[in-house]
Amino acid sequence: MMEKTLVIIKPDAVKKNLIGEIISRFEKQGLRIAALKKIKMTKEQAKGFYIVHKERPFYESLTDFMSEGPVVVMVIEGDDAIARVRKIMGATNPAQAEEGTIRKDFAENIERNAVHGSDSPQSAAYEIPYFFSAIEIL
Ligand code: IDP
Repeated sequence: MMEKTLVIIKPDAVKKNLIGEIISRFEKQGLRIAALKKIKMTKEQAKGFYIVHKERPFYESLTDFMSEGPVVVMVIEGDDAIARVRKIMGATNPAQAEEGTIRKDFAENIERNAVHGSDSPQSAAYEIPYFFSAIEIL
């Protein structure tokens, strides 16, 4: 099934000049970049993006991290894109991520873990319009 998913290259990875490396891992697997921009979220914007985690103990720290510097936000499209992107990213905790995944190779720890990818069609339906209007998605 053709799907769209929201991917973020997080501040830790942007700071380390990994934008091109990370995008190429998705493109090499045949996924297509449908929209892309570099932004810096405010703390409030990061809190809104991660609102589903508002009761979690790491919510404050996570939203500080996500607003500490620029990020690259993208819409990635492809057959089964949501699951494929998450497989290419690897497990949330890099200590548990498989060899060859983005998080295994580049994440610093469970929080500063280089990338975000929507975890379901419902999440993608909230996350894509959080950053992109319809005319920006090609
Ligand atoms: P996911 O990004 O792999 O879908 P989620 O459980 O949805 O993982 O968590 C969202 C983000 O919150 C993670 O990518 C990571 O940056 C951060 N996070 C998750 N669990 C922890 C934790 O136990 N401590 C600190 N940060 C965490």
